[in-house]
Amino acid sequence: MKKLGLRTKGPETMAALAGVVSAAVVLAVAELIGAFFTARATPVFALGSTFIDFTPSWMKDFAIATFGTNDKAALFVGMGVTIALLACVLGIVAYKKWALGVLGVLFMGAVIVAAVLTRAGVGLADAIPSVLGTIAGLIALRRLIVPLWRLKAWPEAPADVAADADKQVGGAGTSRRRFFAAAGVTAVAAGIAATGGRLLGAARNNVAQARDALRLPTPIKAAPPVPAGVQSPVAGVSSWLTPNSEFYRIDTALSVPEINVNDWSLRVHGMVEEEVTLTFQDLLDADLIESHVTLTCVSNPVGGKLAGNAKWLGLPIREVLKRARPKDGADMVLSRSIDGFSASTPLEVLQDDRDAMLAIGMNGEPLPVEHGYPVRMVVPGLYGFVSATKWVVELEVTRFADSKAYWTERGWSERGPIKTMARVDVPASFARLKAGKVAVGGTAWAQTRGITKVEVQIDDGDWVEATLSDEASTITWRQWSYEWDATPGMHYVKARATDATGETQTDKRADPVPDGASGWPSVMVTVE
Ligand SMILES: Nc1nc2c(c(=O)[nH]1)N[C@H]1C(S)=C(S)[C@@H](COP(=O)(O)O)O[C@H]1N2
Ligand SMILES: [Mo]
Repeated sequence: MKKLGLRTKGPETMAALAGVVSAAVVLAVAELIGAFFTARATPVFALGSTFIDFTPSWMKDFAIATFGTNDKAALFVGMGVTIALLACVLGIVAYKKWALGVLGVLFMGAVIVAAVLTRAGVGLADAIPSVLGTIAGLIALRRLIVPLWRLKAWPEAPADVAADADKQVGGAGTSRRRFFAAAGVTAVAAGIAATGGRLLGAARNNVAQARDALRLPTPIKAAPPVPAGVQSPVAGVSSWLTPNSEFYRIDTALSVPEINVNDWSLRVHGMVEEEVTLTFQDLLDADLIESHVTLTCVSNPVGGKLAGNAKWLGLPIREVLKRARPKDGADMVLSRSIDGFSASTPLEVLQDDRDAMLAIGMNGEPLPVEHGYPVRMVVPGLYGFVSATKWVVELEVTRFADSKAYWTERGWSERGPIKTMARVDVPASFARLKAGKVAVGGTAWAQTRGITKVEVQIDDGDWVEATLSDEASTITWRQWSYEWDATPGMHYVKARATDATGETQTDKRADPVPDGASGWPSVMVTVE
């Protein structure tokens, strides 16, 4: 550092470092102890989740548009930087005025505890990791700041330290060395504690193993056979059936809820004649059906990838509602997840023949943990934010006038029928192509209505009908292809879909907020 001509070892800089190391101690100790508590109760996840809950919808929109499904990684980086900056400030404050520093640390501890305790599904005891972490952080801070006071007899240093400083032999050099040794040892210890906490947490949770061991029952009604020609012949168009590993993931969960099937139950209550509670075994024993359904996220921008098509295995929600018998006047079911997400779905949509289901299987496997294991909702025709509750544990039969869902409270619509949408997968945006025959292809969706036409437009030319691939059903997407005779130059390839009601996708551009993006997808390419 000296070579660079930087004076980085002044007491203030060292105090800032002490703050950062102490903050690491807070988080690491809480992580280690937190391994024995609810997964969502560690400070990092609680703070992050609380932040997400308070995120205004424009910011959620921005995060998804900018970082896509990396939005969570971006959040962690942002949180890390914020915490480090705060810790620097607190370190310097503690050095200059210890009591004030302590107050600051206690305040931060209180914020963390508040974030933990306001998570869904946590109890008072879940505050213990954060409380112990804060105490450990304070001890670390004290141990690091004392050598700094000894560097020079700081006038505000506590009397015992000042007196001690006078007696010091070896002087500033020893204190500085002591400080860096202590900081290094503490940082390494924090790293070990945090890693140990993560490993312990993973070892204690056997949900992944339980999922692997789970045998899915055979449905009484198999999915209707898929016609041979559902896949667009154009290479590079997304696979008609989306593999689980490639299925988009969108949720507010920073740490995925880990639910043991033996602990899972679904409570159906509210405006019903009879409260019903279902266990996982009840589901395994029930008459399950299988069906291909394309899920779509309301946050998907025009041309975006937040849609996927899978074969779901589950119990029609209709059957559960039949047992509960909704009362007159009810028009909505508010489904809740174990982690506090909720979705408002029109009651009649869950009762009609579109086979909305409580799904336990996805493409022949138990639901992947991040897609809602052990049970989620799958409702054809509605965006996920008003229907596709993962880790679902509660169905409250109610009225739109009486209850609001998670995203509705944050500025999104209370209902979310999926808008008709075409997507151009090939060619890719900014592709450089050779003049002549160019294969164009993509997918289109209008769940529950079905796609009857896709048209392609080059620049401002005429709209020309594309060739539709086979339709599996009206609740799955439908692929298309088109052969374009490309001439040299820069071109725009646009597409639009028409659904079975005869309505053509609007060219009116709308943002995802509040009820889904609209407009024609457009891909710019250069032909050589
Ligand atoms: N528990 C829970 N379920 C949820 C969400 C959530 O944040 N939490 N997000 C919903 C949204 S917005 C969508 S688009 C779908 C996405 O489902 P997927 O991640 O399996 O693709 O899940 C829905 N179910
Ligand atoms: Mo979504």
